[in-house]
Amino acid sequence: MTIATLAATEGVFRSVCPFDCPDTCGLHITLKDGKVTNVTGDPDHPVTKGAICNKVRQLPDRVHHPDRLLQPMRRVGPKGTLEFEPISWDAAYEEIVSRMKDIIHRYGAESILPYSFYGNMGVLNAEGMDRRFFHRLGASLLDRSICNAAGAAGYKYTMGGSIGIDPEETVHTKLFLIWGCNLVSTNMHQTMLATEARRHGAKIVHIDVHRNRTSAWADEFVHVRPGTDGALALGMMHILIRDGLVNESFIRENTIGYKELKDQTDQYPPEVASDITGVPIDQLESLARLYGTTTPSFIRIGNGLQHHDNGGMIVRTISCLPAMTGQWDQIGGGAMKGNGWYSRLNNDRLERIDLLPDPGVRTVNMNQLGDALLTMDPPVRMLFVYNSNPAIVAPDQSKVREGLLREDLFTVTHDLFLTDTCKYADIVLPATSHLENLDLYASYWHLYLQLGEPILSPAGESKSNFTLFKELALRMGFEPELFDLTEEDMIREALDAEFNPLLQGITVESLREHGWMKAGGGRRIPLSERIPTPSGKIELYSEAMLASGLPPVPTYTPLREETDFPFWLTTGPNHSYINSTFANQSKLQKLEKQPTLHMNEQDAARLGIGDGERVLVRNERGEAKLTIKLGRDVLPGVLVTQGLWWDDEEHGRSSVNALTPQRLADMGGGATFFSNRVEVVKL
Ligand SMILES: Nc1nc2c(c(=O)[nH]1)N[C@H]1C(S)=C(S)[C@@H](COP(=O)(O)OP(=O)(O)OC[C@H]3O[C@@H](n4cnc5c(=O)[nH]c(N)nc54)[C@H](O)[C@@H]3O)O[C@H]1N2
Ligand SMILES: Nc1nc2c(c(=O)[nH]1)N[C@H]1C(S)=C(S)[C@@H](COP(=O)(O)OP(=O)(O)OC[C@H]3O[C@@H](n4cnc5c(=O)[nH]c(N)nc54)[C@H](O)[C@@H]3O)O[C@H]1N2
Ligand code: SF4
Ligand SMILES: [Mo]
Repeated sequence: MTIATLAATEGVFRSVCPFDCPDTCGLHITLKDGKVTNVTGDPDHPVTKGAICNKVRQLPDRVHHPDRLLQPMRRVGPKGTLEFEPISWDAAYEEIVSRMKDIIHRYGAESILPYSFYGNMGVLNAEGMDRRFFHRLGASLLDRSICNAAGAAGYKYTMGGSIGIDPEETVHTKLFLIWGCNLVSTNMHQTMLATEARRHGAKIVHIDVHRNRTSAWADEFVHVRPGTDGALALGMMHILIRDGLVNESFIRENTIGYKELKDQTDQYPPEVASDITGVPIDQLESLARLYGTTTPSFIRIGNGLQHHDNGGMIVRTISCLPAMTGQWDQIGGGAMKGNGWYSRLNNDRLERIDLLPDPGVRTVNMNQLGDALLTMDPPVRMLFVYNSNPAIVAPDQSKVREGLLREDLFTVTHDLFLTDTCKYADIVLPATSHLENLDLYASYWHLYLQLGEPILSPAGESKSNFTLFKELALRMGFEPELFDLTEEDMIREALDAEFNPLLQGITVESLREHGWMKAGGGRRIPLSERIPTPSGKIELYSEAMLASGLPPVPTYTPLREETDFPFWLTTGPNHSYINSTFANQSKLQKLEKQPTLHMNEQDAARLGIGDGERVLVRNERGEAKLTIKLGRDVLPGVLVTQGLWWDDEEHGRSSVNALTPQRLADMGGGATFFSNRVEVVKL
């Protein structure tokens, strides 16, 4: 296929998927008359291999959606009522700049809070010009802890950083443990690699609280109770040690703390582990023996585990398993939770945290936005939201919305659509789609860096995050040498990262020429070069944890039962949306039908609830109306709902985050979206 030159208005263009998904696919975009008519996977991309998910096949509907925001707007009615009038960018900038200056003068820059996440994963638009702007301003810092913080912290204690195996190696794997990960929906190219391995005899085991699409695809399903995976891993280790299935020489050479870990596992004989997890003893025994006798084996650690109160420790515990059987030495052996370490960019240079006028400025945890808006002292006076939709995605939604309704809060939102968060804004700004601007993309799963070029002109008057924060900086009178840059200038700064030798040879030019470049150039990084723990070894015992007040060896702590409500509810993402992105597209809504609540038939019989019935799920924080799906997909006492739906008065939809707590997980300030106690009431 011929790739069109950038100046062309028709043809097939190379691009990158910008969404918060590990796969970061290479895309082929077909343009006709300046419109996107088709999106497919780049057949030459080494990981994408021509396949993309159904969500992004609907990208033309998103980019050319009739609801795209096309010009800035100002609120003219009460907050939340959607009464806006169009204004010019000049007027919008003038208002934002004068409010910022006034707030800084009266209350200090700290009372301004940026709120963003990875609605667009492009480096410049997610953590480039925006960060530099807010640092120079002196705004409160935001701890971007909503996604992988707890698990990343837990994994880091064991392995030293977000460093797993190169997923391309997993075609050689003989045993896959897909652990707390809904792979078929959330990382489809890992299923492609595992399917290839299966053709050569690999076995795939899914460990989850929910028998879902991934369980149907796997060869075996292990049904665990929520938040008990730490005990499952310790039980497996107990059996490995008991049966002499550990690799003593690997442990001696590459780990510290085996003795302490071994002592700990004494407390988890199969009866105990089975009792805690709900996994039958036979299955636990056979799982541990399979793990102990299969090489290479690979554990894909999902994000589901870390969204529990004890999530950091769960990931920490599971990440000790591959060392026990010496997997890290094997091609296709080990684990993967995140792989950000390989393509580390020069973020210091990009974000310029050194520009902070007061390095002691406060940090706000994004999982506690509700409290930040309602109780923080000195109060947040201005909130600037981009790349995120906190009215839907942030926990404890009632508090978030109460905060957003504050009359004395000045809120600016920048998005492609009038999201539920924009409803509360004073100024709404239109954002470009990623097809309308240049950016650099790095995956947190595979090892390729990619360049996404602008192939469409901006819709209406929309501007990219990069342009918005650059222009705001210049209007604030900030130094042109820091802000009056082109996107290419900044990409060069990001790639200029001497501390990361794996980026050698990766330049704007080489990315343009090849489309993508692999960190490390395809060389397999020896284990000794990728354990940046304090000891340089895999830490089964961690002094750093002890110093932080955490148990230094893997430890199982039961989930906290905050109330007497009878059910555990987990509230994960669904197949057709990405967080709340795509939830406003009718084709994808139709596929998801409605927000569903999976309930065990025993519980339903006891409560007299029938399949398809609408129920009210509630706890001390709020309520959500959901439609019952009965079966044995969840264990008794457990409920699962999927998807972050937009507000919908007509169907009585509201995001399940009305139920979730602002409580932080055990590590990294992570979110606890999955540790909810709730009750279910017939409507
Ligand atoms: N289709 C789609 N893809 C996505 C996203 C999306 O919204 N939709 N979101 C993207 C983002 S931002 C992320 S972070 C990832 C998330 O994708 P994943 O890493 O797959 O994480 P989750 O889907 O949050 O949860 C994974 C699984 O954990 C299970 N789970 C919950 N609690 C427990 C537990 O205590 N033990 C065990 N063993 N399992 C448990 C859930 O049932 C779920 O099947 O996906 C990315 N990709
Ligand atoms: N209950 C529950 N809550 C969850 C989760 C869960 O599993 N359960 N998952 C959590 C996780 S893992 C994550 S990562 C978060 C995700 O939370 P968010 O990062 O808020 O993700 P989205 O809902 O996709 O919202 C991203 C927004 O960015 C906008 N956007 C896209 N591109 C651009 C751009 O270039 N510029 C600007 N200005 N805006 C843009 C999109 O239109 C969209 O409205 O949600 C968390 N919330
Ligand atoms: S959402 Fe994920 S799987 Fe779908 S095209 Fe984008 S990167 Fe690929
Ligand atoms: Mo996430």
